[in-house]
Amino acid sequence: MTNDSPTLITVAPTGAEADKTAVPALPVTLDELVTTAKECQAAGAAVVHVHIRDDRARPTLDRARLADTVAALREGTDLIVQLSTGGAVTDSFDDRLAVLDAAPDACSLTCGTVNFGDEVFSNPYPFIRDLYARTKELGVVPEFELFDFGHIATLHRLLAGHGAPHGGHVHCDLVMGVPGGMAGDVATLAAAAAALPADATWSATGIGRTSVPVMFAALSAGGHLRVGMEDTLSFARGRPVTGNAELVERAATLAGLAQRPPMRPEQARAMLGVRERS
Ligand code: KMH
Ligand code: ZN
Repeated sequence: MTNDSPTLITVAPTGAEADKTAVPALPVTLDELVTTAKECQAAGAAVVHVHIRDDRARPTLDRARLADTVAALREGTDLIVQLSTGGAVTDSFDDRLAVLDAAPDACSLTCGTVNFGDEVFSNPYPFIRDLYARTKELGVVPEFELFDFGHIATLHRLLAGHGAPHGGHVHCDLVMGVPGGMAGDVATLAAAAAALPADATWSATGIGRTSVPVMFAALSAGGHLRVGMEDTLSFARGRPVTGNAELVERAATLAGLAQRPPMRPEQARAMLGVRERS
């Protein structure tokens, strides 16, 4: 891994956990999502990691709504559209598999079960294997979400048993600082990055107060960045985030200071092996 590459910035604007009534700036309607995605692209994002909400702002994996969301984000932005297959902890495996039928450019693919605060985010190996097979059938590029070191072992097992992903390139996201997952600190990030498959690229996401230290560590170690209101609702101690764009702006500023300015969407497509849109 070199540490002079431009920086891929992924924005995760919504997530499945935050409550719109408590966080009014959270984008939950399609209009809000497309507006925030446009702002984030202008600020330096190249990928949008998408969770959607229903008319009451509750997380949903409604298939028609997912397809409309992919279409609207493609229409309104150049961003790589990455749908979450993680959904909410209450979603069924069948619904999570069916996310791919909305034909996104990319999807998240979590490589193991993890305690998730007081909940359990369940990803047994047979589900991981089925989801991976479906990404290959449908030509969707997976991003391997790794919440803990066992997930890295499972990623190695998956690749050894089932070959390279669609697009031929392995890109991972180290999700750090989840209560139940790996810590969001420099030593953990360095150890996790060193354990990834050779030639993999990786981003890091620090949840909550680990967001900023994880960004500095990832930039120094040659990694890429994921930020957004899925992961961080406080910009600084006692100061709520006002919108996703300010999180992307901060990430882009740090990337520039690290002499690794933000990657444009077409550069990100080339790196990740995401097909050009027709
Ligand atoms: N909402 C979490 C339970 C993903 O998007 O793939 C799972 C999650 C991971 O957010
Ligand atoms: Zn997510």
